[in-house]
Amino acid sequence: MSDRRTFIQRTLGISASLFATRNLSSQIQQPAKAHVPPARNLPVITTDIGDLPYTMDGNTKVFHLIAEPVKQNILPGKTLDLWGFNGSAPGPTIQVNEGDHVRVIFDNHLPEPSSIHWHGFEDHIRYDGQPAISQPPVKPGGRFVYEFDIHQQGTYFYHSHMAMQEMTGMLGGFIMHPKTPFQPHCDKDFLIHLQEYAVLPNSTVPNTMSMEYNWLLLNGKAGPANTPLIVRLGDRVRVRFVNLGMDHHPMHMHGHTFHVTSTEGGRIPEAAWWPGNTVLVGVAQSRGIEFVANNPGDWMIHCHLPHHMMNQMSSSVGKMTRSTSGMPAGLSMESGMGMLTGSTSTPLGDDYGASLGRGMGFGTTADTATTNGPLSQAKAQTAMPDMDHSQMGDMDGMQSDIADNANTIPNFPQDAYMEGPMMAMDKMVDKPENYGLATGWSGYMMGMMTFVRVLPPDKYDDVIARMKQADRLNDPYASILSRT
Ligand SMILES: [Cu+2]
Repeated sequence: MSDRRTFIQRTLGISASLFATRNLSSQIQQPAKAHVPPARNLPVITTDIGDLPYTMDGNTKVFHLIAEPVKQNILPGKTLDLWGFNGSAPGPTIQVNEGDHVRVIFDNHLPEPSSIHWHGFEDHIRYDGQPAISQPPVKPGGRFVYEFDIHQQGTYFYHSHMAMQEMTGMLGGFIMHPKTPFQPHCDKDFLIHLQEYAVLPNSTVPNTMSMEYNWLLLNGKAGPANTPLIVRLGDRVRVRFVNLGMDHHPMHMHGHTFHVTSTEGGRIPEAAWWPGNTVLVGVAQSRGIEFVANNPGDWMIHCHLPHHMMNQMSSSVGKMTRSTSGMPAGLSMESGMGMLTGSTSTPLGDDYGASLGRGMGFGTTADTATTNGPLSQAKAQTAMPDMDHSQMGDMDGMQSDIADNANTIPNFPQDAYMEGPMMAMDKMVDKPENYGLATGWSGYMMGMMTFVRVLPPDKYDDVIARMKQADRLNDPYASILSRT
């Protein structure tokens, strides 16, 4: 009886999975000149971040992970003081193979204790990184050595297990390549960290207690400063989104239907993959998507929360939009530390009342030609002396883009100054990966927005040649450049 039931279950199970496989492959359009290379593991590319190198000690892969304060340039003219690893926040990606024995020597160069949690690892509790529970916190100047026998596969992470340290950049990716490569073969494999910071005007440190985020980053950079994903038309592409932040991010891709093929728990069996063009990446989760890049063009990949598609998104903005000296520091709690009372120069003062995003006025009427219009070039020069205005778009010209009766229309302005030529900085973010994008593209690319550039062979070869020629140190794309 039980044998018969088992037999039926097996039979049904097999036919169900055959059916699912057939169904799925009919949904995925294979490129015309489809070839089916044997699946093999390829290095994962973490754009704008790169990998942590290792040395061998016998059969052990040894990584040296250093927690330290870092200066992270997130956009031309905007550098944040963060805590990260080995010079960047997020820290570099660690890549190992299933079956590897791995040692991570962790040095704490921070001014306070820390410990590293290995998110999703099924390993000995003494290496789990729970401070004071599974290990003593690592004091400033201290060291702790973690050892792992890698028996899992997929997208994992490492991060400080001190919550606020995590929120100031102390996280990184940990890729475990499978012993048997995932099917079908992917030609490109990317990792993208999703992060958000709340940075007050004129400050360089994130306010880790705030949940009003105004800087939204992909791999440590805001659009348009982040680097697009470069793929050849017909490539099968995998993107692994990792979210170690405070907010959730519905990541949307244009022009293609993808399948969700992995979570932070590893590979999803093919019969259970689900199609979509948006995948919600919740906090502490990873979502891996795969698609055949069969539609040529520069397609956006972005978080679809509108506030996450902007830079300096804040209702109490400072220097970015106003000709003031910025927020005064050192005032008392009674006066709201300078934020609530007073007049000029106080972000929430009467004449500079909360405005941006609330339609109540943009600076004072003395600052702007129209109540809510963009600053004139001259005013912008005064307000933002650090920016290279010669490379910005025609701000004065923007006035002509606005209807004469704009100020009589409720809701104006919405995007009239948040996006547009004024924000364009094509030259400031120029790099080989951006070669050939439409002029002015960067004025409309902010926050958690980037491209997957699906390039026909000639354009792909052209961009790759320029990337090679750039000969950059620790190029995150090195693994692709060396095999093309
Ligand atoms: Cu988001």
